[in-house]
Amino acid sequence: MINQSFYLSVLECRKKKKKQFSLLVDPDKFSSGDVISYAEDFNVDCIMIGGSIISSGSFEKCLNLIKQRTKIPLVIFPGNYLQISHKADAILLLSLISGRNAEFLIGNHVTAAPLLKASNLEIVPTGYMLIGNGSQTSAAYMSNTNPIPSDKDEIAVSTAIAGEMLGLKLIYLDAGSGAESPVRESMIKKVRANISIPLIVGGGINSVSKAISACTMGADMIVVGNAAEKNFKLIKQISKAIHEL
Ligand code: 1GP
Repeated sequence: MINQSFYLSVLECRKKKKKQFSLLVDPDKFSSGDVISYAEDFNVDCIMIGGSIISSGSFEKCLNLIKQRTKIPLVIFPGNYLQISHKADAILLLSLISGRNAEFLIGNHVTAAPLLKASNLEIVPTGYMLIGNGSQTSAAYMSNTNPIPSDKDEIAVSTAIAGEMLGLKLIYLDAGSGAESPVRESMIKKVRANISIPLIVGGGINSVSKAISACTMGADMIVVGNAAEKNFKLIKQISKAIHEL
């Protein structure tokens, strides 16, 4: 039986207009399991795990630790096809639709397909869109793709529409890990208005006000990594704020 509980819960929350908060754990930046205890205590909806580069062994180690500490759904947000583990609950099968690198549109998926099929992982086909703000991000460099310029709303809208038409189940707008500024409000709003599948927004969300703004513009789920790792208290603050919207 195909497991679909993560995606169904995202759809359910979207239907009820409940916003979701995902904590992104990069195994190489993971300082202590305390961040997971915070996530557990303050109603984080989902934990994502992944990174552009992960040192040998730290992915599985970190994944095991998270699984020991919490029952929050653990979703792989893979930097590449090496980041697959049957111990997670789900994986975002990212197709990098903002770019034109065949490896990240379909190549890595072909490589990983037999392994994914043999696993119990819930597979969530996701249209992944990198949004640029001038400085190059790790994701853009590692994927050898150009992000969509942050002021080109119409390109982002067309890309997201195409992703939905191709049958992708989620759209993820990402300004990149540690981005100086998150995806602009107008882009989130216009993409939201033009697709009906759930919308995830991440990259550079480092304050409660940025989290609220992304959600009110139409994100169904926001993803926070760097800022939460630097300041655990932000997890409580953002979680409270967006769950009250
Ligand atoms: C990056 O969207 C994620 O892919 C999270 O970014 O680390 O900047 O929160 P931050």
